[in-house]
Amino acid sequence: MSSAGAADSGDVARRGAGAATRAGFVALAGRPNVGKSTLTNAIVGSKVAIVSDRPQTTRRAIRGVATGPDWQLVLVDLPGVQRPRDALTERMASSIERELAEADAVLFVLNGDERIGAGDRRIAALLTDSAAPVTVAVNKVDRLTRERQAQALLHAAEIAPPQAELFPVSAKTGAGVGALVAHLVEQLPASPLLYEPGQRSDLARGEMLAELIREQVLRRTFQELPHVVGVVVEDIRPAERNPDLTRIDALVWVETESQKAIVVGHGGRMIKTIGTAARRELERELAGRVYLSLSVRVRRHWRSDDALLDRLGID
Ligand SMILES: Nc1nc2c(ncn2[C@@H]2O[C@H](COP(=O)(O)OP(=O)(O)OP(=O)(O)O)[C@@H](O)[C@H]2O)c(=O)[nH]1
Ligand SMILES: [Mg+2]
Repeated sequence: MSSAGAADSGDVARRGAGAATRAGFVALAGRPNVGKSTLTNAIVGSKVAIVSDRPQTTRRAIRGVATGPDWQLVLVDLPGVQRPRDALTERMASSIERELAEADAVLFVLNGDERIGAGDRRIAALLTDSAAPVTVAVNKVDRLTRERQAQALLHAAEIAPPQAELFPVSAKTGAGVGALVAHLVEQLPASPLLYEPGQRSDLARGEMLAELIREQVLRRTFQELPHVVGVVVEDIRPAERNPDLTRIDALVWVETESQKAIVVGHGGRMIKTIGTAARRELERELAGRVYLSLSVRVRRHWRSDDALLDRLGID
């Protein structure tokens, strides 16, 4: 189990001693775009994972931490399950398998607004062997009438592992999320807390900022870009002339000149819009003013470049 960012163990043992706390890792499995990251954010109560309407927004497992009076849920927000095509998607697939095998519980997320498809069935098959208890969330019920919600639950029950309980939820409105959380907490082992109660995610600051920039690139560019954009934050420091301002230098990696042209836009307009939106997100995250310098770079086949994948934190 990754202990990145975990609290000092002596400290945790003291806090857990005497009090009967429950804590553990809940891995979220599901097709791309069903709302795993939105649900993670809803349970944590703040934005720890980026969200977009493009499939394959999440690229690496992110741990989001929700702490209650006597429990701690560590949500492992996983990339949507897909067939591997290159070194990037191969790493994603093997990381999903690893996380599912290590989790204390699994939350299988379905999109209630879409028919059950081959992708959902593949994941259901993967989960039949799961040693950890599986819970099913049928998401996006804010889009459904009562009748369609009942139908979605029936269809979900057909593919869910036999013991799994089903919860209709809306990650967007928060409907049903409380009941789901209460159930997930019951699935956790008795354990001292795993993270400091104030900690919300396992991402280092630079990684979180890079994700927020990538989110704005995905939201503003169309075409096939989700798969080909990588963002690395190179430097974070107080601006030389104004220490109240944080200067952030980031690189946006794409694979071809034509993708670069899309991200840069006509006369640099697109990169400017992305930069302005990303700066606002960074300022919210850092609670202070930010100067953001974004450069777009081309590296052919970066998705097969192990050194760059390592720098992007994709393992
Ligand atoms: N109406 C509605 N939309 C939702 C809900 N949950 C998520 N969405 C939308 O669905 C889209 C995908 O959400 P994500 O949270 O990025 O989905 P994901 O499963 O993490 O996707 P990948 O990271 O690509 O696997 C976004 O446009 C969300 O705003 C919901 O409960 N209701
Ligand atoms: Mg996601």
